Amino acid sequence: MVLSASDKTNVKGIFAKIGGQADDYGAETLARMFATYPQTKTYFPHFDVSAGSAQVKAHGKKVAGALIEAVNHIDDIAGALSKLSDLHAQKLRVDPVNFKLLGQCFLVVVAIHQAAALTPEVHASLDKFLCAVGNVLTAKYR
Ligand code: HNI
Repeated sequence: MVLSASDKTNVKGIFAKIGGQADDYGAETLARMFATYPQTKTYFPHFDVSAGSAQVKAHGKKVAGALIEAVNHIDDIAGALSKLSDLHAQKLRVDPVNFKLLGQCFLVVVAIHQAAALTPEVHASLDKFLCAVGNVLTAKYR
C-alpha cells in the first residue's frame, strides 16, 4: 500500500479540515462500528459500548490521536505507530478483518461531516491511508 504524493496531500488536507473535531469523529466511528458490526464488541467486554458513553468517548479520542500521529508522520507510519503495533499484535490480537470495518465507519463519519471535501479522489486517498494504518497495526502478528 504505497501512498502517492497526491494521496499524502489529500489525507493531510482532509485532516486539516477535521481539525479539533477528530476526537468526536473517533467516538462516532466506534459507536457505529459497535452498532453495525456487533462482533467487534467482543474485544471490549470491559466497555460500556453504547454511543456517547464515557468509555467510547475516551477511546475515540485515543484512536483519533493515533490517526493524527500517523498523518503527522505519513512517510513513516510504521515508525510512528510502532508501540501501537506491538500492543495490537502481542496483547490485543484483534483479527485483521476488524480494521477494515473500523476504516469503513471512519469513512462514513467523514462523509457525513465533511461531505463537500470528500471528493472521490480524497475518498480513495483516505481509504488507502486507513488501509496503511491497519496494515501497520497487524504487521507484527504471528
Ligand atoms: Ni485499537 C487500544 C488505536 C483498531 C481494539 N487502539 C488502542 C489504543 C489506541 C488504538 C491508540 C490505546 C492504546 C493504549 O492505551 O496505549 N486501534 C487504534 C487504531 C486503529 C485501531 C488507530 C485502527 C485505525 N483496535 C482497532 C480495532 C479493534 C481494536 C479494529 C477491534 C475491533 N484497541 C482495541 C482494544 C484496545 C485498543 C480492545 C484496548 C482498549 C482498552 O482500553 O482496554
